[in-house]
Amino acid sequence: MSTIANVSEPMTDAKLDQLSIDTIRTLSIDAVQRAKSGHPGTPMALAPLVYAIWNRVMRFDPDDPIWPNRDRFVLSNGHASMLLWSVLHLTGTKAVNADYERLGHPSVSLDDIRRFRQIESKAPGHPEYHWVSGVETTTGPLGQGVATSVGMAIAEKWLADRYNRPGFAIFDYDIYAVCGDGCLMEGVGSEAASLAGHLGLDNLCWIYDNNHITIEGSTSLAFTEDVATRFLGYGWNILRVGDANDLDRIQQALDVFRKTEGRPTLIILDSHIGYGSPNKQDTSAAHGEPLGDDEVRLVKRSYGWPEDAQFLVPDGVREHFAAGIGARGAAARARWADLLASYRATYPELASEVEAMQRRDLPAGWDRNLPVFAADAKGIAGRDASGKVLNVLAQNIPWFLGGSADLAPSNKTTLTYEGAGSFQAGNRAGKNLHFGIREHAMAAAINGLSLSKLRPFGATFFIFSDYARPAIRLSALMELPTIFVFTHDAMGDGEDGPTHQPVEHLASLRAIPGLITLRPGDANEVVEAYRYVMQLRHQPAALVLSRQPLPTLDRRTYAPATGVARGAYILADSPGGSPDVILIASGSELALAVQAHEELRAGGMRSRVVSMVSWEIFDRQAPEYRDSVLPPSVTARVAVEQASTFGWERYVGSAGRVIGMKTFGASAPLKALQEKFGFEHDRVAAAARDLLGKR
Ligand SMILES: Cc1ncc(C[n+]2csc(CCOP(=O)(O)OP(=O)(O)O)c2C)c(N)n1
Ligand SMILES: [Mg+2]
Repeated sequence: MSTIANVSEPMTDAKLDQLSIDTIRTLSIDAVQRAKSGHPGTPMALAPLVYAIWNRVMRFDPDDPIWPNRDRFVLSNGHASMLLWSVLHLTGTKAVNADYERLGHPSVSLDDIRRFRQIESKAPGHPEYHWVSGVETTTGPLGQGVATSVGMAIAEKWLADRYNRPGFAIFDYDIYAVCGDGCLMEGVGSEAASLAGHLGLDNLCWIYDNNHITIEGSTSLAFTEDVATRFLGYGWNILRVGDANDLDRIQQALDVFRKTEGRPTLIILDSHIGYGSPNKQDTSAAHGEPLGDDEVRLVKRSYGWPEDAQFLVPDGVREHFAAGIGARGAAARARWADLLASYRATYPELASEVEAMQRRDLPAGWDRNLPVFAADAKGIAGRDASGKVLNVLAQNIPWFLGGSADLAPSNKTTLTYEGAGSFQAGNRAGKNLHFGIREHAMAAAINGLSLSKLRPFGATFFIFSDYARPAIRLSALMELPTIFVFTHDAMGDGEDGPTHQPVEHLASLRAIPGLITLRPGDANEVVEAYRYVMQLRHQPAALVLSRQPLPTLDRRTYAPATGVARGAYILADSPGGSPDVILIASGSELALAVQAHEELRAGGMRSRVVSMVSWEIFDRQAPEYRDSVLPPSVTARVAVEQASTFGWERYVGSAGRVIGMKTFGASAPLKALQEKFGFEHDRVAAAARDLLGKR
């Protein structure tokens, strides 16, 4: 227990350590109390851990929280966010903006902490990457942080392999992730731990807050496995610290992690939630509600803290952080800057790659040799066109890489060119990532790669986007340019049946704010979809691609596929424009709409085909453009898409028709399914004639 500020005896380092730890604790307690909401217990318990990592171990420069070779800190138990707000504040971490410019003012001010969980405060309820500088990833959905940390660790290994040269350790950082029982109970945590063990990621350290408490009470209710044995099985190095207040033992364990080679480290830390609270320690009551005024006093008394002081940062605490992480981080960054300067002289091209990546710039010539597909009635599958594009992009962009959750041969995502290689413990240069059948961990991991400024993609069948959805959502919330490649977009894998046929998936992805969903209708639209997606810096994209061949449209007859960049475009029109009916289609149904259009035209009807590749991109076009594609005066509209009809009303209006799915699919050959569910060109044409009253 500490004695408080302004005492006459000189402060020893040990006293300053304790004072700093108790400052983190009391700031957390006071913030939760003031907000009347939040989670005080875990910050009270883990303050020594977070103090040890930040002030004694981490190489992180508060003056430049985006310095590329910094150690990463992930708070996977995001409900304990006050830990992060406290250290970001006490270390004086500076803010940066979305253009990666340093702004000079603090990332988290004391005033932000006073306004914890209030609108506009930089101390929100959970760590938010896009909102607060110094947050390495958004956490809150338990398990996401640890899974994302695995992607960060993959990224560091890949970066070190590509850019380090003898005498030039440009990348040699570590990743620390703090997690609780929840993160280890969640499946995504297990998927990620298994993958990290397989890959031998020795730059990764998870610290498990083993407090035996979750919301419902003791872990004896639902979590009695032997975590150490489980992680041993995964191939991790397991360390145990029996007392969360023992700074030296914590530091020793972190030192052992740093010396461990060939496997990730799990430090099991036995702690007491609500440490120091006479009535709430070791109970779930300390987890997620304010302690109450009386208990706050008792706690502060037990810490030797002035009972009435609030949001107190005693003299010497900020200076103690400045002398610790501040000095260590500044020196490390300065050394690195010198190193990079001489590296630039010797390896100018590699240095400029490192710099371009940090700004999320693409290298010159990134889109050279993108394929152009000749008209072909038989055509090519979306997934095959995608595979060709991915192989070009990966050769043009050194830091473009990715993989599948065991479906690469089906997703056509394998990078097959000479030297692409597979990323493994024994080959850190590989650009093919093998996530195994772990869609959720894959999606979180590629977010981790994006956060590390690489340009990653992850692939699976569209139906299993459900298994990745929480991490897809977070990519959008974090404003990361992560790329999700989903093939087998609808009923194209017919015989596999309704378990494999997406229905509601397009609607559900379109409902995620910020995510761009694209469903290209032929091979050239696939190319243009990638061209658009690659230029995004702050938005994730989901590419939804067909399994079966789609005719490659003759672009001399139809409008060029560059229209994809506007989301939707007029592919075919009635002579001179002014259509009476508009057929709108995406993906595999585009060819149907074109056929229906030709049929209507032959029958003397004035129809238009709009290729609707992406709602999100179209919706952000100027109203004049949108009205030129879908003139408000033309109310006879038919949309056709092999997916839930949900939401299409916005484009067809109340007078229009949607040919889509209202039920699950069925197991049958594609042709039979198309017939059963109405995806045939004459049915599309019939709907149009019907709307025009011309049966
Ligand atoms: C995926 C997910 N499910 C449920 C929750 C709600 N939740 C927040 S904290 C918590 C209990 C977490 O227990 P533990 O990880 O042991 O944290 P501690 O209370 O020990 O800090 C739950 C269920 C969540 N945030 N994320
Ligand atoms: Mg717990």
